[in-house]
Amino acid sequence: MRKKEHQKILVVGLGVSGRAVCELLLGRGAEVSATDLRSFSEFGGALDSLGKAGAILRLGGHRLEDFLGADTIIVSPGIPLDIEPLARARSAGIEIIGELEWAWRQVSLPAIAVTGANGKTTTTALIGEMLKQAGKRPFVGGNIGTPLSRWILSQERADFLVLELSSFQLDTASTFRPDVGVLLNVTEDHLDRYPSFEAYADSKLSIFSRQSSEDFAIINAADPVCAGRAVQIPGKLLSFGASTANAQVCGRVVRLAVPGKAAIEISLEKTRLNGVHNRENIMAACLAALCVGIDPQAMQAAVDTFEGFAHRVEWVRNWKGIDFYDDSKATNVGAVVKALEGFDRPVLLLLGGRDKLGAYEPLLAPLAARAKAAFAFGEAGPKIYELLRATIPAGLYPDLPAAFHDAAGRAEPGDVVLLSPACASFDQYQSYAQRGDHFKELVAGLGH
Ligand code: UMA
Repeated sequence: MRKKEHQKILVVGLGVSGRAVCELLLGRGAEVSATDLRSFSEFGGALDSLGKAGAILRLGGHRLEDFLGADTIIVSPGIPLDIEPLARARSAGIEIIGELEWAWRQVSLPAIAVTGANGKTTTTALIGEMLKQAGKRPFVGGNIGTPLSRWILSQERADFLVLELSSFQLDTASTFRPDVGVLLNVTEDHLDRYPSFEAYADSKLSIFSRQSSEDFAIINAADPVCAGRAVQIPGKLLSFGASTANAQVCGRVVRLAVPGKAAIEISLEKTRLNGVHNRENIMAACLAALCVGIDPQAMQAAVDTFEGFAHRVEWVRNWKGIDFYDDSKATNVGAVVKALEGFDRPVLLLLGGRDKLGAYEPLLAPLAARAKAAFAFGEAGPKIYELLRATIPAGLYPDLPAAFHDAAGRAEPGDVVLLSPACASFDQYQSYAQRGDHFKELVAGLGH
């Protein structure tokens, strides 16, 4: 067997994850090949330095011989694991791991990892803020935007890893084991990549699978999948959300009761994180911080000052008594349900985009309870429109601007116009952020 430093490594996918892995490996003198479906010119110069540093670039498609000739294959999160060359490499016994797993093997720091269908980014960032308020130096990254490999490259110091993890990153992890794992919720998402909801749930639950009895596992007791699978979790189980849980919201206060630790109350009076979903995120973050010994004052300071993120039930403007909210990040049905639950006023809902093949039926009850009308657009528009029109007034539009103008025209003072699409953006936009920015431009264009 070849010595580790002489291994032939193939990196699959040259987005932010793959490029960071390549740079790290090249810096260590490894023999690195990298492949991507995109051609060199499609990267617009982003690969120039990798080429110069000696990476063997195989672009414009994947070649089987590159996969079969590797000792280890490192895949980016967005690469489907069932593509032909990966399946053949797997059959040939070649190790296939993800960027997160590979980076994890290079570091030795305590880790808090957060996953779930929705709320990951807010919870991860809030935990990071709590640690910073307590004087710690966390690296906050992963699916939130900066891959762990990029942080290793930066050589910045940290005393904690606080990682947002997607199911894709968990699927390609074989040794990753967080000291504190958080599972926020499991509702349908990414069913274009998983054979079933159970397979997606298995992926999410795998955040806990290598934990020991010394590690902490934090789950949402009000989520049926989390609660139903709790018995399989090997770590010390803490929960939030239900009346018997370790964290609960009582009025405007979060109460934490963890065995062996003093009871704590965190006030919600000053927080800008509104809505049911954010109360769950705050409870989860407080429990995670408590597990690693963060004091209540630091938790409170973070809860009071954390501003949240763009495109997540973000208030945009009041126009003629109508409030406009951008929730473009809601790319699955579960996120839309949570967003709707946060409003006690009539909602005009804009939704649609690229279908992720989940069921839209869970929208029916919250829509019947809270929504005035639905405005369906984009590729998934016809499918959504056909389902919703029997329950509430609904319209079908080719794109977001057409849906938006009809909704703004029909809304009355006191109403909410909410973009919460339940779909990916890629049919008409580069990203959910671009879609949300477009919504904000449309709102700004309404004039005075
Ligand atoms: N590609 C191939 N072969 C394929 C498919 C794709 O070569 O069969 C190539 C594409 O041409 C592209 C590259 O792979 O050049 C993209 O790889 P990637 O999708 O893994 O993208 P990265 O830029 O590395 O971003 C990834 C995460 N992307 C996905 O999981 C899809 C980012 O999460 C994450 O922020 C980043 O790593 C850093 O960790 C984004 C995301 O949408 C935000 N995540 C999903 C979500 O939150 O729902 C899971």
